[in-house]
Amino acid sequence: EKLLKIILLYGGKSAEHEVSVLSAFSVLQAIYYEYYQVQLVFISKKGEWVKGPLLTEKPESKDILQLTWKGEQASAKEIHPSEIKQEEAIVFPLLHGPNGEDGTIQGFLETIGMPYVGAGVVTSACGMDKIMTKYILQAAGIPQVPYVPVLKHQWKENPKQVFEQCEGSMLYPMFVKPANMGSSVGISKAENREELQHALEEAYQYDTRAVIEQGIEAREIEVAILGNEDVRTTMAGEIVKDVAFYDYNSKYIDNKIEMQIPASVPDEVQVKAQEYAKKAYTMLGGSGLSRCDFFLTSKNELFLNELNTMPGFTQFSMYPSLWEQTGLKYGDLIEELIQLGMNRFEQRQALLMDVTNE
Ligand code: G1L
Repeated sequence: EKLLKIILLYGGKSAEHEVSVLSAFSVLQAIYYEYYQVQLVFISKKGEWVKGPLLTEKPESKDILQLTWKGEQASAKEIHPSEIKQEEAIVFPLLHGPNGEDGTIQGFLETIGMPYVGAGVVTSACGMDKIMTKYILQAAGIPQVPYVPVLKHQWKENPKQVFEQCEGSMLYPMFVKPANMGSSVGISKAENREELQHALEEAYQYDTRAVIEQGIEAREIEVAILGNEDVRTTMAGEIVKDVAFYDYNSKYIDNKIEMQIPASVPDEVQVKAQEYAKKAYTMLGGSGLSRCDFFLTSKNELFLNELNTMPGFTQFSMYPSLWEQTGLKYGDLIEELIQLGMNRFEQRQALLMDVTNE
């Protein structure tokens, strides 16, 4: 019997390179090798694509993931991205696109005609873009914190107008974020005009588009979403913060943040969060998976913060943990995601998009 090949694509040029490698190792430990073989394809921090070994059983150590084709590793060689194209295979992309522009990897995979796990082009691109997400949530009538989107050239041309627009619609503290970043990089808090100016300058180091958000005193709760047309959600989990604002390392690398599952919130809040999560996912054209993050105030007001199509994915990350607590274990979750990716590919192939289907 022929085994389906999973092409595990990991590493990458983004700030999340290390999280990606950790998640890739976690996935490799849990894949059902009775049904699959796993082809490793590593993207170095410089953006080189390196084809590694074909695994038929779980690897002992993470060392196997640090691929280099210069020297010892005989099984590793540099390839052109298009060389990952093959039949009877599905790509599992555990990474962001180069330069943090998301949806690029998905677009590339569509172009070469490979099925892949996770969200499609539009959802990946919009979900990881803070301004796009806000516009879509606004159209859907889903509550979110007040915000002002500001392009770099608007800011350069007329900073005074930006200050006035922000101060006219929000109160300090405000948070300034680059639009196109999936992590805490380039984000800062502003208590006054001077800090707002510095925060914007900082954000524009990472993107030409930024968003300024109303800072609020709130807890953070998250819901996991899984499915294509038939969408399932989990109970809510809470990110228990010990500090008001934490850096990239403590958030993603050291795993210092504590989770509480289920979150201790009233039932109505839980139900609302699930309803908003599903609606946002559907409006964004979600398929595969997403993690939906909310702010919850002491008055039990919910604000949708982001829809993350590429959540942390080690066995202990929030997304897999939420499913584990809902009765779907990590290996089965991976299995479901592969099936969903295959189903979406077959559905898209059946669409009348190109002349060969006419
Ligand atoms: F393929 C999935 F399942 F859709 C998928 C893709 C990417 C799940 C999780 C992620 N996450 C990431 O790529 C990461 C940037 C958080 C590194 Cl693990």
